[in-house]
Amino acid sequence: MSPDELRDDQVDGPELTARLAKTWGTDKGIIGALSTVDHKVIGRRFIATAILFLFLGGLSAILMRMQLALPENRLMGPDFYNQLFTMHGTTMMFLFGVPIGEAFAVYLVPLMVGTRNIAFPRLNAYAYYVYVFGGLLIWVAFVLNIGPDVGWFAYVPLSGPEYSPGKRADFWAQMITFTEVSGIAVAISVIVTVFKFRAPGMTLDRIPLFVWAELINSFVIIFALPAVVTASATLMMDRLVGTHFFNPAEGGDALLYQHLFWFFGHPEVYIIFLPATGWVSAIVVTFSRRQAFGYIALVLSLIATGFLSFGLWVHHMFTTGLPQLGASFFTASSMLIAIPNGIQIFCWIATLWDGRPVFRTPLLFIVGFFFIFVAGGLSGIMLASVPLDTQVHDTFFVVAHFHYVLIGGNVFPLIGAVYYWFPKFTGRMMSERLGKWHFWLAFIGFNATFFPMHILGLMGMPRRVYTYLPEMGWGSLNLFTSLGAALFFASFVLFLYNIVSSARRGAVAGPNPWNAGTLEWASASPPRPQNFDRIPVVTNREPLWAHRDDLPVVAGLSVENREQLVTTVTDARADLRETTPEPSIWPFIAAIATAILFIGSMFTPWALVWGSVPLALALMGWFWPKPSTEDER
Ligand code: HEM
Ligand SMILES: [Cu+2]
Repeated sequence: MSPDELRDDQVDGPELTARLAKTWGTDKGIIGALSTVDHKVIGRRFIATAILFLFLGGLSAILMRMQLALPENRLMGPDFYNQLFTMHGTTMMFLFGVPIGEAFAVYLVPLMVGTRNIAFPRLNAYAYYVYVFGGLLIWVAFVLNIGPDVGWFAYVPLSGPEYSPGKRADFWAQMITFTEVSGIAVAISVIVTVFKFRAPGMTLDRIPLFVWAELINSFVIIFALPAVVTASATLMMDRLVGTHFFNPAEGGDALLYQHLFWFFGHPEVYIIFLPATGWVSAIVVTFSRRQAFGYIALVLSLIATGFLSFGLWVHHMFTTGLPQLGASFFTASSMLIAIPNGIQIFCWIATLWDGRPVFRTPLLFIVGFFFIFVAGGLSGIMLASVPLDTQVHDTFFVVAHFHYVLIGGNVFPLIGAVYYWFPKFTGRMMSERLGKWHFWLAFIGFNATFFPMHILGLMGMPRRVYTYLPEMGWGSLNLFTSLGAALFFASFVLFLYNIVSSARRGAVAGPNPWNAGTLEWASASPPRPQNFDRIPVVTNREPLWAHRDDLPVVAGLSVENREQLVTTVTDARADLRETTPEPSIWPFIAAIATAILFIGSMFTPWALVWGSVPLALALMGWFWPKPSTEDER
């Protein structure tokens, strides 16, 4: 930095705000919109896109429930039903479940740790575009009737070249790889942001619990997702160039696929759950008006959950004829995971117990989460025992269980999180009255949909069947379930209405409408491009409760350059100033080039060769050094 450059201790007030907003802002117009590297703009798009996929996944679920409402229903045939449950599972797990947690991290983590942008902002933009392209392609393929129909797990040999000719399974394999690339990229950005860009004074034991949750989640992502990329890439090779990774007749191993898939697939459940624990912690703390009970225990539980989640994958394979000892080991470790989950739940309840909880809509959805998630955990413990699992394997009991865990453990906290952070995202409050209606509709609708499925499963109704005979006696419970699903879906329509109308007409929020303690509420609502006019200094776990109006700040950063403060990993001492990248169109172009490479390689292995040319060109543009201001002088 040259000595005559303007720094933030030389200007103040509205002038400082305006100048910083200019430095960190994004150009208008379509090119500007596609070039932006602002984590808030990308985070907002990310959240909206993931919620759009939640709706698409929900729509496919409603179609399935319409088909299953009556025995021997003729609404659709088995082929279309196969596509529906594949699209539903794939969309919910890959296009909603993983991205929604990362989307919130992209928006919130930089604000919560008190910095101006995410680490690697261009990589972050690239990750978003890759995700959108992958998600759209799989849905376009579905609409064109070339979409996948092999389940969200795409087991071989069903998904192999022999039983799945055509391109359906290839779409699945390629688009999965796509979204995983995106997931890993975001995880890297989040980890570096948390380790190196925390506000001075935010030592490890002052990091907000939501940020801890996203940090651990990012590590799980980095270790789990490569396994599924390996699975889908080798599946692709078996299909396209005649390798035999999974073909036992030629020395391959079909079970290898299941091991690779579930080595990712079980941690996946925690990739969906961990960010939700962050939402729960933030909301519980704010609405009980006290610090988290057992902060250290909560953090250690998160870390333990991250580790243990890798030791459980085989419980998805109990019926594949594994050695007895192995099965016992995985039964034990599956039950072990209940311990850190239990500790977290006790800490949250203790926080509420000891505080003065205010039951606004965000907290209501967290209470709903407690009930549903605990119920799902109980049926999970039942499933972790090999004898019971052997009985109800692949019945609706399993479908009931994992919807209790996934919807209880992710969707309810997510809705709470949207109500909670909506004022930060938009500057306006959501309607409390509609929120309460929404909660009761969702809670009753959810239980009416999924509770009867336990009974159907115990009565022997298998999953992934498109219809059943009237003699089985499953008709009335199925009808009840389908009506419940309609009610549950209606609650989401109400939610959408609340979002749209409140974004326009809701009460103006101000920076900190809930009187919360963490740093994102120190910024304006919605935050300005620079997040904060001056970087805060943290002396407490809830800085805004400790310093109501006089949050201490550091000064000395450049006003005209995109300078960020880098701090040390453990005790967050100010270390150096670093200039972060400017907006650029190249990440967008690189994402298009990546899409061309991946789509091409569904048809010819040569796409890996010619497809790398546009990608290389895009990367050159992306990393082309910009002459620094000092060189210009
Ligand atoms: C609107 C609420 C929802 C309803 C009514 C619903 C309903 C269903 C139904 C009927 C099935 C297929 C059962 C079968 O024939 O085997 C299913 C499967 C599945 N659902 Fe949902 N679901 C909902 C939300 C979700 C959410 C939020 C997630 C994940 C975050 C999810 C994940 C899955 C998965 C992974 C499968 C397995 C698909 C497969 O077997 O390939 N669902 N769901
Ligand atoms: Cu599992």
